[in-house]
Amino acid sequence: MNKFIPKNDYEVLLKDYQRDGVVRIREFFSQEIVAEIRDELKRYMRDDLPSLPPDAKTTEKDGKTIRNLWRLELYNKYFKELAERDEIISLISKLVNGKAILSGVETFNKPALVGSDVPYHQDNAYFCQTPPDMLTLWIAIDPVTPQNGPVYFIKESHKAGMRPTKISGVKGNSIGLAERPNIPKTDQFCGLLNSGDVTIHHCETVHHSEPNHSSNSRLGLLFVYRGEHTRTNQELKEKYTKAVDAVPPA
Ligand SMILES: O=C(O)CCC(=O)C(=O)O
Repeated sequence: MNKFIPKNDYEVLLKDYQRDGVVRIREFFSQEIVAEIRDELKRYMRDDLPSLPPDAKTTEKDGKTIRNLWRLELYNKYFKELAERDEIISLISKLVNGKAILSGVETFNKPALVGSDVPYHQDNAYFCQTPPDMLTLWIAIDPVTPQNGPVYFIKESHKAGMRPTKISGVKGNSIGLAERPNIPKTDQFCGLLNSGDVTIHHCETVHHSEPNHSSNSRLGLLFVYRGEHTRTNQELKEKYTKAVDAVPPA
């Protein structure tokens, strides 16, 4: 982390997060760490990924460009250690109402020209946790602009619980909302970021992202955490299992 977050700011951040279900923090990681992350992702995709099981990735429709990397916390020591740094765990623990446990490290690469959309969804349809004390730290490796497929969040949508879902048909995002929310994009929070900035969103905050038709990549690295007290919700799990069986990620 680049910046020391004073205790006062922690409290403001917590209040904003609880109220809105999404917050943005500028310059969370220094440019040196961003460069290190970028190099390690490149190395991992070139040297390690080809021999890893199919559950390590999802590709775009062309069958070769990487859409997502999954399970980096299992397959890569560097990312597990980065995501488990004390200063990050201590910040996230405040937001998940208990000791933060790393439960996933993944990427949404959103490559130039071919990066596909992510339908409206709530992450807890995938995570299936009760209580929903779980969140995602979304780290911009590339700058996120209006043109390259930013994530749009509906503020306060985490307060109304889980919405009905449907199988989306999208590889890598198999479960989406049954109904598209009737809130214009202009009223949604658009996660425009410089590299090294982050957003943090609650696992029941409704969000989506559009395809990337621009010539600039929009690589995001995601750290997912839950409070150690959360448990699997069987009802959510059954729906998720059906969706993922219908549309496997790999
Ligand atoms: O990065 C994206 O485009 C989507 C991210 C997302 O859906 C998530 O963080 O759950």
